[in-house]
Amino acid sequence: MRKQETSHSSIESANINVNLDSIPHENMQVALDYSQNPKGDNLTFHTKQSLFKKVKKRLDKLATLPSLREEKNGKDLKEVLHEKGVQRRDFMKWAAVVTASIGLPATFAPLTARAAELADRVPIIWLHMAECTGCSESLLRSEDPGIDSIIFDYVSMEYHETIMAASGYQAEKSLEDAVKKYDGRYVMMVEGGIPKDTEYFLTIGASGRTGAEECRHVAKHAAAIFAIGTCSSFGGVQAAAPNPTNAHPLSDIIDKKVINVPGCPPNEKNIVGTLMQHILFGDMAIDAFHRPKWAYGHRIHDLCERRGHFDAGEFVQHFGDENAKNGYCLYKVGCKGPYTFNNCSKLRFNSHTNWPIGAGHGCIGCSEPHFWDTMSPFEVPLGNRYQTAFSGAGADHTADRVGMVVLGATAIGIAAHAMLSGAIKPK
Ligand code: FSX
Ligand code: SF4
Ligand code: F3S
Repeated sequence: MRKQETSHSSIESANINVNLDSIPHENMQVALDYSQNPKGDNLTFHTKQSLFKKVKKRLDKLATLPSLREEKNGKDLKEVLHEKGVQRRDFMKWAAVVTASIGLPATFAPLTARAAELADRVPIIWLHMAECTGCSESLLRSEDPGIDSIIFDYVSMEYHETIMAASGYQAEKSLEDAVKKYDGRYVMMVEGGIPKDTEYFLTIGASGRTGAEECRHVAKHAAAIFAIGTCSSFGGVQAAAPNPTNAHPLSDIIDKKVINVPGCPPNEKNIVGTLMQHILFGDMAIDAFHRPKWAYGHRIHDLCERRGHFDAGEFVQHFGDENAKNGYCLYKVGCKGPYTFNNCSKLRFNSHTNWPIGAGHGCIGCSEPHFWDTMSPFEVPLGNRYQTAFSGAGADHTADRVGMVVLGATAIGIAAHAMLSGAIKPK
């Protein structure tokens, strides 16, 4: 009985009885198709009304599934938030922010709130490959957990080696049980790079299955697959030259679609937001590197709080100089913001406290493919080495609509600008 009561209150509390007539009929461009090509073709066009109805129907269907937390005598999201001292108002504010971040009109916020409440219907299997566990840590170890962390705690994590009690054969059995029980329904999240061909470099668990074997097996039965962090998305530090274990991204190991959520580590909001997109739509718009466009659609440089100083030719020349104290642009001490696509300046880290550039170090390009090799040395400007670093085809493709020529010119422009302004303002 408790199950029905709670499900009902969840639906009520999300209050999605929005008057459809209040939603404009105009078309909105919503790219929900994994298969869309990098140029943004094959977009699915919906009116806002039809999209709202479609999502509502999807959530109604999800609501009929049993709450996996309640099966384990857990609490519903309302209770969990209440326990953590989060007011309903703050939760709805969070839903409004996520709704705006993923590019939906404000009228969709109640749907986002409801999607969060129904997140406990979506089983998640999280696999660890070769990595530092920073991605998990960024979500789980927050001293003052934000709503994203709370929601991540609330989802039905059916398998996650860092937080589960089981080990050895018992752990392998729980993975197998979860794969069978939620066949075709779970979201597979993978953290870490994976040795390819040289699979023996990474064996996991009591029976010594290789990481690649485990990924292939779990992927076969997954409803959606997310590569969490730059290691799983692009190989990461393991794949940096000389890549002794022949580490590869998840997408090179399995033959199903992978959504990449890079960053070393990725922002918790990008992980939770991508999950929300999946729950709302079952699909999402991605860029050429399979990153969700809502999170990785803009350059760090374009959203940076120090951009005014870049434009004014005001640069930090050395760490600790007067210009550093004045918060000037970090380009000359190696900032790779002009070549990096992420939303860190907007979302920030540690409960929105700060982000790398805010703290006084340049962006090292941690959400870009092969950034350990292409963006280093990290405290030296990339300048016109851009073309060689990306072999003429790289970060420009991620912006989809920013052509190679334009970005190539930007890189050269940046170098020229930096030199010129350095001459004008040596200190
Ligand atoms: Fe670490 Fe995750 Fe970097 Fe990699 O994050 S933070 S090395 S992206 O796989 O644990
Ligand atoms: Fe910001 Fe870096 Fe661009 Fe300077 S170069 S404006 S610090 S992103
Ligand atoms: Fe990474 Fe640069 Fe953001 S280093 S965390 S993408 S500012």
